[in-house]
Amino acid sequence: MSVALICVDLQNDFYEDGALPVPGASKINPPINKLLKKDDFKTIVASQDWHPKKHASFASNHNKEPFTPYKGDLEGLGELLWPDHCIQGTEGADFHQDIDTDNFDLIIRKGQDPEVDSYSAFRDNDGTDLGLAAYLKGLDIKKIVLVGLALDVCVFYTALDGIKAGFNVELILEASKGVNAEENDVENAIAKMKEEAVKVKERYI
Ligand code: VGL
Ligand code: ZN
Repeated sequence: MSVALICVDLQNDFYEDGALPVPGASKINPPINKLLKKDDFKTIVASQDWHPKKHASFASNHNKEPFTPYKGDLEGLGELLWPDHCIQGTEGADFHQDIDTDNFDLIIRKGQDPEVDSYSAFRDNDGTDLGLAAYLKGLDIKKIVLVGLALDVCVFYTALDGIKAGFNVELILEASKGVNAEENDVENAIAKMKEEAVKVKERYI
């Protein structure tokens, strides 16, 4: 069976010293680098959150504090406003220096529309297709293995869209960490993924 590895948002801003830090993020690097060396994957895809400076998901553009709920029209946005993060071309948007990026076959840059957020690597929050499903289907991929940041945001939505697109989806817990902006977000995300038939595994093997 053809399998793809999808590495979600392994970018400086989501690591401990970044603008939108995910606790324990750097712990996922060794298991991810091990996976990146394996021959098991027909393709390896990496997503990058890639926002213009004036992105509507940034609290700073609404005169609000980061992590406050967004009360306006949610069309295309998520429910929370974030600190400025992953601004196109900045160091915060770069892949973490300890990740072996050499084996990435495709990079999907998401969140580029200033008015629309994009949590999933498959589509923007307004539904705009980012081309990933067609790419994977063109390679006859049946199963995707998911790793990366953040477990309760972009990994979560990528997993659910992977299921909707008809793939078997496996999430590797030792290679993914969450933000937990609200208490229990990670726990709830894992429960929901399991409900939707995502196979949640502690480690790859
Ligand atoms: C993410 C919040 C905002 C993520 C991206 O990669 O999980 N989270 N933008
Ligand atoms: Zn973002």
